[in-house]
Amino acid sequence: MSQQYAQLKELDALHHLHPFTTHSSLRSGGARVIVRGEGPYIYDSEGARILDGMSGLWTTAVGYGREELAKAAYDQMLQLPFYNTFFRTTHPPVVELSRKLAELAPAPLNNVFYGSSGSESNDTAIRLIRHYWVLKGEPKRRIIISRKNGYHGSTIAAGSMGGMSHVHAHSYPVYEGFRHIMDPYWYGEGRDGESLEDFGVRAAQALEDEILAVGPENVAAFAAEPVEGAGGVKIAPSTYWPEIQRIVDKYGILLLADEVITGFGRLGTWFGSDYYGIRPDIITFAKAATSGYIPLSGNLVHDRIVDVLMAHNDDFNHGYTFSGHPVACAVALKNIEIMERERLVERVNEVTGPALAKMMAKFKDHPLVGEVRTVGMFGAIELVADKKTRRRFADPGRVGLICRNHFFQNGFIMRAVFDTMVTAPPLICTQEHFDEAEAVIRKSLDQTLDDVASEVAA
Ligand code: PXG
Repeated sequence: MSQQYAQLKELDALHHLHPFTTHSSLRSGGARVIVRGEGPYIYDSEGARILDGMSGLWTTAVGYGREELAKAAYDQMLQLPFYNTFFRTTHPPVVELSRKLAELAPAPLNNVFYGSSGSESNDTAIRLIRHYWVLKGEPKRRIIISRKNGYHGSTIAAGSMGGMSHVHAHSYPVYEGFRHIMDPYWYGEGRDGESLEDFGVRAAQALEDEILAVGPENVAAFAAEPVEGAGGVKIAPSTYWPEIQRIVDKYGILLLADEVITGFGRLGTWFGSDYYGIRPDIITFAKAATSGYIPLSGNLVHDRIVDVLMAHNDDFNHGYTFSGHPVACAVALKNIEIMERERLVERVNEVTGPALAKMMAKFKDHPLVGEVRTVGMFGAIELVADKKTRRRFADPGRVGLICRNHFFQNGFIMRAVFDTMVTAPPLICTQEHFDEAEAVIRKSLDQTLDDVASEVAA
């Protein structure tokens, strides 16, 4: 490693506080320096080329190094680098993007509110949902029900809506008005002999139980990711979403689909709501909207919510300086143009999704692997100590970390969610990349097995 990068690592440890990181470990070991990206690959300061099986962080759908996106940002910066959208002003990129998103979104979601991160957009959604019920004359409807292990962001409200206890533990206390039900995680929560389908119905009925427990007149919305991402790529059984939609309709509560990960093609549809046939009132999006080249997020909002806003001659007192940032909107437009031109969304259905599923399925019989799950361009491998009984390893997350380090070293990034290895590759991947990933997965699983052989059931 060059002197320059050794120094950079030191300075990083001295001055940079990383997100979701044990800072003492950085001070002792340092961070890996990523210096460049090209297509689905990143390159580190040691010169290693690594296939990015996590799309940055569920984000770089069109891959790295797209000159067109840089050019779109450059041109827009010269034309109009920034202007706000607060006081009855607008600009061409935000209008064009809003029209385009209304065209791509499920039918009645014709209205877009912008932010710069998924967390912000979920905060927007929470405020919008509560404001909607106040305007409707039902101010008691404040409770938002979401799911354990769901992730909706790191601000206090979005973190409270999320169902991660380690996030709640740092919020002193969790913001009020959120309840969490079980997530549709058959491998972990299914009972002995319970079919996937029966489990899906039971997991959805947890919503109805919770609505009845807190009183339907107090419930504002249900919020969930179509596929739970950061919680471990938990894929709902086919019976789950239809039952959720039935319950949401029955009690007249709003449905918030957090599509920060599932939005923009990952399931082979522009939005995961289309994949599952659900009818959300609000969709939040971020990440792949710009493939991460610049921050942009937003809320796609149902006409019936906007109609209520329109019927009241008053402000919705909410917004961000960078709501509808012109450069971010210009990049998003170009990113969508690339996705359409290269048919990246359709290809998830036709080519890339099936190729990922086929490759991942080859690891079902590995001695460490309890379950392999895939849908669209999502994949997960559960590492267990005993395949037959689904017994986990002691000290959750320890073996996942060992495995993740092998993956990194061998040149394919998968993220460890405790002891579940997850992948969400860029949508541009081809068979050649899946072959490369397969070789790394095999090698890394075998190395991990060697490391923990004494703990694994014969
Ligand atoms: N909703 C979902 C579904 C997400 O996955 C957010 C909201 C928040 O977005 P911002 O842009 O505020 O980070 C996310 C973010 C991980 C990981 O380790 C996942 C996310 C963020 C950081 C880490 O898997 N997802």
